[in-house]
Amino acid sequence: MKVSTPLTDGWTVRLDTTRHRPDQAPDALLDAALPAAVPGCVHTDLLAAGLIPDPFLDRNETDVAWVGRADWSYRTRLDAGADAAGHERTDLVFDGLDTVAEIRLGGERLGATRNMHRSYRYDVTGRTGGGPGTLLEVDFTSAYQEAERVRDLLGPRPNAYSEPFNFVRKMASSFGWDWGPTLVTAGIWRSARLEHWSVARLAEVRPEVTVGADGTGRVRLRVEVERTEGGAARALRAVVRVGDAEAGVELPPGATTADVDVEVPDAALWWPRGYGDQHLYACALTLTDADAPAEPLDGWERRVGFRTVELDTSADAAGSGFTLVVNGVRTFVRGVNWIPDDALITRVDAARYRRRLTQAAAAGVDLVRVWGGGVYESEDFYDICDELGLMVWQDFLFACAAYPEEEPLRSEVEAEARENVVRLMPHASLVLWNGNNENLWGFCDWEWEPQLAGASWGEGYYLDVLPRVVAATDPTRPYWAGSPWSGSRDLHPNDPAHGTSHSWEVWNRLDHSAYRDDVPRFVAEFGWQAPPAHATLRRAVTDDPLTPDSPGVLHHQKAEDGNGKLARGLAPHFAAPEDYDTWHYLTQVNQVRAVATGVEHWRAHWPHCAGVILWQLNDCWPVTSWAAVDGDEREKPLYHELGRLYADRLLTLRRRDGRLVLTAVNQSATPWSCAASVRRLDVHGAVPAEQRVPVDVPARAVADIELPDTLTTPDDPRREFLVADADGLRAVHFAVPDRQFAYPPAEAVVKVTREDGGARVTVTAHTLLRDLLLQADRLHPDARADRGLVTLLPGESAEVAVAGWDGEAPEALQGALRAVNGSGAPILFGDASR
Ligand code: BMA
Repeated sequence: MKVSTPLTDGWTVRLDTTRHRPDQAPDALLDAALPAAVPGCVHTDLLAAGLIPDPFLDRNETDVAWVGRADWSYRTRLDAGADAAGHERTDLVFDGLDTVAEIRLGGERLGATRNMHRSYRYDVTGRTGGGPGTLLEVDFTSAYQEAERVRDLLGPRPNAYSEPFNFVRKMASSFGWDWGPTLVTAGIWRSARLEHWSVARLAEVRPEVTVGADGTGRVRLRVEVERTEGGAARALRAVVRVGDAEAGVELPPGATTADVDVEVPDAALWWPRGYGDQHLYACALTLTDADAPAEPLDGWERRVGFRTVELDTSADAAGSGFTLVVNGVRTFVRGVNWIPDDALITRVDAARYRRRLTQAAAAGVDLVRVWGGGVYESEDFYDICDELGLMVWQDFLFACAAYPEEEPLRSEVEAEARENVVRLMPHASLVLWNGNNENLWGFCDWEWEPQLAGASWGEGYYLDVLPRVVAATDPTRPYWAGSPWSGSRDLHPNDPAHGTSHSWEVWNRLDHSAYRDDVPRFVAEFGWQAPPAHATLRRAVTDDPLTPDSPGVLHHQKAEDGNGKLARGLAPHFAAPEDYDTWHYLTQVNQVRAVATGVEHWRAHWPHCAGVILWQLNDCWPVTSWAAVDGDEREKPLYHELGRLYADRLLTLRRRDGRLVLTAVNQSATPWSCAASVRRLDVHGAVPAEQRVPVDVPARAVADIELPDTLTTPDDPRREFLVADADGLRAVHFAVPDRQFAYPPAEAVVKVTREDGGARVTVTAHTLLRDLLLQADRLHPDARADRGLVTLLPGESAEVAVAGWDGEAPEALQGALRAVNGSGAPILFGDASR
């Protein structure tokens, strides 16, 4: 049997000053080698050795910029003689090298690499054993060096950013983004090992999983083997088990490929969450010598799920849609965009993926889009998505720039694409391959065409290379050329009537009410910024005083004119905030309002619009951004709002053809029938008009319910608002912006009850409290609240469970509770006896 020896131990890393010596490098680095983590990266090694400050704090990012411009040498000694004994072959395998490396064993050059997104295998038979240990060296050149070399060779290309990430196959956001720091890493970022084997090994296994009309699940395993010289003449046998079903095939001497078909009658289906269970089947392949079936040579095991997935982009009267159809069910996608969860990506382990993806699932998310400026994530990510029923839309790794199509990039792109398609295709959760992020759009709208003057820019990848790779390698999955993309060169890529759209005008230039101005067929990106939780910002920035534009806070805002856009977004709704705390609260509220406006509007237009993907679920460091979960893993109010917006059933009051209607969205498989109570209320709780209206919505449908004028026409829009309640769901509608509404000063009674592991806070409203928020992190940095914004009518109560706060010093609540009444002024705590 093949034996693997992990190469995790004994590594050191040294600053290589052969080419240049960075002035800022500490002297301690000049002669010394540091212990190095494998997998890992230079930045985390330097942090562990105390040789650089934490780049996530204050403006340290700038002070450590030299690390990304330096060259680094990794070394270890191999002593693999014992494991190699009795085997014909030994391979040295790297699952990932970041990025530009030369590898030497015993002083002899094995090869060079320049692609973070590929793995590398070298035949090192007979060169690893014996003596005191053979020296293995991996020398990294700065990725800048390589990118700039290729840029000089091929000529410049337009890029939304000023960094050369489009000239090297490395995680683009390493070079900084409008939510991320510039930390250009280097290192052995995925596992390294020696593999000892004889006769033959499995070189590639590709499961094509389908379901027949009769419910029979089929797995066709396309197998490729590599043989040793001695193994060439042997007959081999490949046996596959899927659940209880088994099939085998013989590979005659010399043959290196085979297909094995396994059928599973009445296969239990894999469904996206919310549609059914996530049945997964163990799928195991064993390779043996045909004459020695009891002694495996190599094995492969994954979990597969039976499900069908189609992308319906057929033309209709309105244009052409973009609907994911899973197991025959047409879906409205409730998605989030995913970026690397840490700028130092090797710190993201399985536990962290599970926390983040579990957060997404708990918020009602059913699809995660892995964005093209990041990485093809590790197996753990997709395994967890399989288990949680989170569909995955995987971008190929191109974002926001023109990418040359010549060598030395072209063959890297092709090899990288094929390798990652093979690696990820076993996963049931993976439903779509997407060519790139915003590059087809950039060519049309960002003035690339004149700058390019005929130079290649990546179109050939998206319209030719990548679709060919997917069709040949993973023929059961749909491919879409880009996001946004309208399906044809003849249409504008971001045409809302066709395919996918990105809605960025609204955040960049307009009020969030403008989301209602069009109805794209599928909104693959849209979002609104807000600062992270206060405790997150306070941990990262020591500015005193901390203000919205103090130097550290501004450093942790990477978007062009980000704070200006936050302020412009607030202006139509609220008086300009006078202090940091009010700014912090109101900008978080406005993020919720913006996203809610978009999602409620687009969901109301199902099936014309078949999905939304929020920009963005997560952050990669502490920063003001579009994220729902911040860089310290704290949930912003938007996170909690997603739970309401992405639930199967959603209630909203909205204008349709100039009239206010109650819209009931029902994405569940069963009809929704109930009565809604709709009330016109005044600020003091009086009810000038009230009516019960029937709600009857078929399964996976939307109903608009007309409302009488008595309800929709306020006597005084500054003092009245509309509330609809049905089945525990609530929609509220204010006819005027907050700044014009005559809110009473917020007054409430607050009660704290201690309970296991935390406290329960009960807020009883004496007045209308709009968008009440308990910021748990202001009670204790480890505290977490189980809900976000809630609007209370006079007399109503809300309970907030706060984990990680023992209820000590309840007066702290005064600084942790706010409502929008009085433009976010603190709440008056009333007398419980009143
Ligand atoms: C789109 C994304 C990202 C970016 C986001 C916010 O362009 O694809 O590149 O971070 O908008 O500006």
